[in-house]
Amino acid sequence: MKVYQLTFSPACQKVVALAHEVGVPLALVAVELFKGGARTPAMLAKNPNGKVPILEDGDFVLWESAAMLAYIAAKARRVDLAPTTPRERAEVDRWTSWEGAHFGPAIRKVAFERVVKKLAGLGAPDEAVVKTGIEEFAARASVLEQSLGAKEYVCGRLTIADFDLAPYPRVRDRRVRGPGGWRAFQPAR
Ligand SMILES: N[C@@H](CCC(=O)N[C@@H](CS)C(=O)NCC(=O)O)C(=O)O
Repeated sequence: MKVYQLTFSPACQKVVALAHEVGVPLALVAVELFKGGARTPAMLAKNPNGKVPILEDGDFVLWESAAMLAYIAAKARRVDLAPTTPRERAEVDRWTSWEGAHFGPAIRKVAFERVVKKLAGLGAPDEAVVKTGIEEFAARASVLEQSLGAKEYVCGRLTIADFDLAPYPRVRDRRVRGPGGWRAFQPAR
């Protein structure tokens, strides 16, 4: 199985982490994202969104990191991590959908302005966008915080939903910092 990726991309890290956890060997192909590496004709043929990660398994090409988590867990026959009973599956899908629709975009808004723009030479951050992103992040994070409560994992036990959320440092740090951890959030500068 091959994954086209950028080492410090959260969307890529979660895929690599799960593959490591379940013992699925991955051939990692580095993509120079900030030099247009995901937008060459060859890469756009694999993922028309022009983004990484992209997973290739033989002639099967997959984009969207949450779909990759489910695929890798299924290939490794780890039903414990990607359950198939309706209720358990819905719990996992709830969090992976939420990450894709709400949590991830709020974080990416700040990351783009504060990190990507600098790396790609795209000029100064738009502080109004940063402010909106931080507000969105705080609102989303409080949903996660309340849902987690005293639980160790979002679905009660370890599943691919945890891998989906894990690349974000404050999620990992929560157990160290305690519930106040979210309030301590400051985006990377
Ligand atoms: N929903 C996608 C998000 C992928 C994504 O946004 N990848 C970023 C790197 S973290 C990317 O390739 N950005 C390049 C761009 O938007 O031009 C997933 O989970 O795979």
